[in-house]
Amino acid sequence: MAEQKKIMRALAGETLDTPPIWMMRQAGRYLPEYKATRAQAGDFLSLCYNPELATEVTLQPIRRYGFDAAILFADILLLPQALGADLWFVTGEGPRLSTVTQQSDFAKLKGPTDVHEHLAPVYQTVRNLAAALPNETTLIGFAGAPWTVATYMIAGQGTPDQAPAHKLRVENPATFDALMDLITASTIEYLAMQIEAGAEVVKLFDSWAGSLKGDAFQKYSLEPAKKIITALKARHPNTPIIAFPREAGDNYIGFAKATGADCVAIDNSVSAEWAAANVQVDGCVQGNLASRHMVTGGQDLIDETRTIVKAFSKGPHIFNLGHGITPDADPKNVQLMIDTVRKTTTD
Ligand code: 1CP
Repeated sequence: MAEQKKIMRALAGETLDTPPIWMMRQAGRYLPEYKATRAQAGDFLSLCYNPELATEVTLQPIRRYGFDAAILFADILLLPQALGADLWFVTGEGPRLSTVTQQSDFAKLKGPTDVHEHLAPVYQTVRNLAAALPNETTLIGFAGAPWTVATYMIAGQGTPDQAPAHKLRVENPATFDALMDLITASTIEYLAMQIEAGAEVVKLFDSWAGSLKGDAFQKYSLEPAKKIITALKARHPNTPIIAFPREAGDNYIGFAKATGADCVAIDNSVSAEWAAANVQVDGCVQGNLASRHMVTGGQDLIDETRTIVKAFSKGPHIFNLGHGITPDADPKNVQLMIDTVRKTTTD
């Protein structure tokens, strides 16, 4: 039998001498080859729905850097679009969607299994990638977590404090809960189909989990994650799942046990030492270098990378950033991070 891939070994709970590494938003605007393919596609959504070009941009960072994992090129907002929301991107600003602020908006949305027809090109990209990737590279599929997806569907765009979603959950809990249940059920269908198409791992991005506190965190971040993970494990027991309740703070503690996740991704608002003592005690963790090091580089990058590798060295760890790489990053700094993790720097 071929030796197991490093990412799969870490996700199974193995402590490796050198952690495997990949990077959130590794296919993106900091890479000239990405910008060229994106220009060829026309706009961002056309790139997401073009299996040939989406496969190409997913492979670009693997060719350039040899990351241990490739993440499907798509977006968390394709699912709301598959549910019937209008979606477009405004250059220089970000996504815009038709809003769900009352029961009559919710009533227009489709059902959980209706999403597959719209998402068929994404499944084709997954199949292409499963066939094209090197043997040692793990293919990660993904979706947004229900709370994070709901924040965009309710506000119709990204918001600094997710206020419109908080307002709906407090003032109209019946509509809010119905929307959360629909996103939860359709996310299960979407991720199950990605797994059937060849994704070896799936990741749930709850990018705005940090704005949920106390009972609201339990109800709208932890519980939906648990429902999705439980349903996926029933259908695909051998597919590991990474959960990313970004900026959860103390709520990172026990999250893997409570939800059944195989790995918890940690943002850089907490230290690696804290996360090792409080989260890695339960199993694999992923993270957590601040993205700004990909802009600033130098000895500071080397020192912080080593601190993180060392802090997590006594348990299963996948090296990553604490959030996505930004368009102003220097591709040379990505190489420096990888070389430092893989101990190939000499100083
Ligand atoms: O101009 C461009 O080329 C578009 C920039 C871009 C890219 C490269 C967007 C718009 N999405 C993506 C791809 C993407 N999005 C991936 C691909 C795989 C990879 O990591 O390489 C993934 C996993 C996502 C996930 C995603 N989209 C999240 C969760 C992760 C996170 O960063 O917190 C979120 C919140 C989105 C929404 C979104 N899509 C794009 C933007 C600019 C945003 C954020 C909008 C906002 O909040 O204002």
